[in-house]
Amino acid sequence: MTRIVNAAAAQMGPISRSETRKDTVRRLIALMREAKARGSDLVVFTELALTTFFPRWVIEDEAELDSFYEKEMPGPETQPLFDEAKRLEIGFYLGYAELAEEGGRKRRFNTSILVDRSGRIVGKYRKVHLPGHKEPQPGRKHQHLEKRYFEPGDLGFGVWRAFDGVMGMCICNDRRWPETYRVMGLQGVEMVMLGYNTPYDHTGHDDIDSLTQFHNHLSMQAGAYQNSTWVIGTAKCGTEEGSKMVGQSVIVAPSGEIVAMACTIEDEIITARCDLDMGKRYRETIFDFARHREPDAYRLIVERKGAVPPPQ
Ligand code: ING
Repeated sequence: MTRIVNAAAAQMGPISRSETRKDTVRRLIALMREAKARGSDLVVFTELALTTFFPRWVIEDEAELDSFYEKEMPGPETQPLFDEAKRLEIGFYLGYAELAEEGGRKRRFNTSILVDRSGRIVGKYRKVHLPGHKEPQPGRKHQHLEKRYFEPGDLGFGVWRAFDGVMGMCICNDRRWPETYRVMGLQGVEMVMLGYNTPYDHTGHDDIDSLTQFHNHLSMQAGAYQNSTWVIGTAKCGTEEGSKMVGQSVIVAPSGEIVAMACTIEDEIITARCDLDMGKRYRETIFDFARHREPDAYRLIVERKGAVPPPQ
């Protein structure tokens, strides 16, 4: 029996610093309703979908910094999103800044959750690969201080049975690292969801930054193909508080083909009919891990004696 997930990516345009949770939740509910109206079972929101991308600033005041985080999920301001999802019987991925009290101390993570069609939180992920810096960099128009405002994720790359398949999550910079997809691929993931906030001026090197759009899709298409999985990448985009961020949200098939792509830099829904068994055909042929992967050989290659030292 074919297993189809009608999936949507809910791209968001800029969120201003002054926008309230009420404002952003209202936008998310409007996007969720459009996704449902277009037949979606699942809608993937973006990274830090409830606030502006605040790691672009130095924020010294702790109370102000805390105001960008969620202390509970759902909380009073996000409960309406959960209620509407349950009413519509649609599941969702949501990225947000998490403030947790663990081990007697405050812990801060760049987090995502997966909620099924009954409104139950079935999975949680905390971003592992934090790009940018801990200390402000001189001369930059916008900072990128995720290492200052978040700890590296401590939950690993999990997968969860939901939507009649095996679902995985990651966040933004994670999508650039092959390990992200492979750890989930080795667990049989069939659909990876992720959100991203990707400024065009991240490195400050024009030759690299001019390839921001290319590298965005390259990362997700390669991850999808090399691990026989669907990948849904949802942008926060447009010029947000002066920072220009890439859009082009996509739904990528296990073949590596882009089957849907956003064409604006605003709030926009894209959808696709995702056959979860498409990945199975790649895993039974080209990417049959059991028949074709050589973990022992990899180990020997990595540990070979007299390895050539990396260039200094
Ligand atoms: N943003 C960016 C990302 O990985 C970045 C940072 C931009 C890295 C461009 C490299 C190139 O898409 C987040 N939030 O990780």
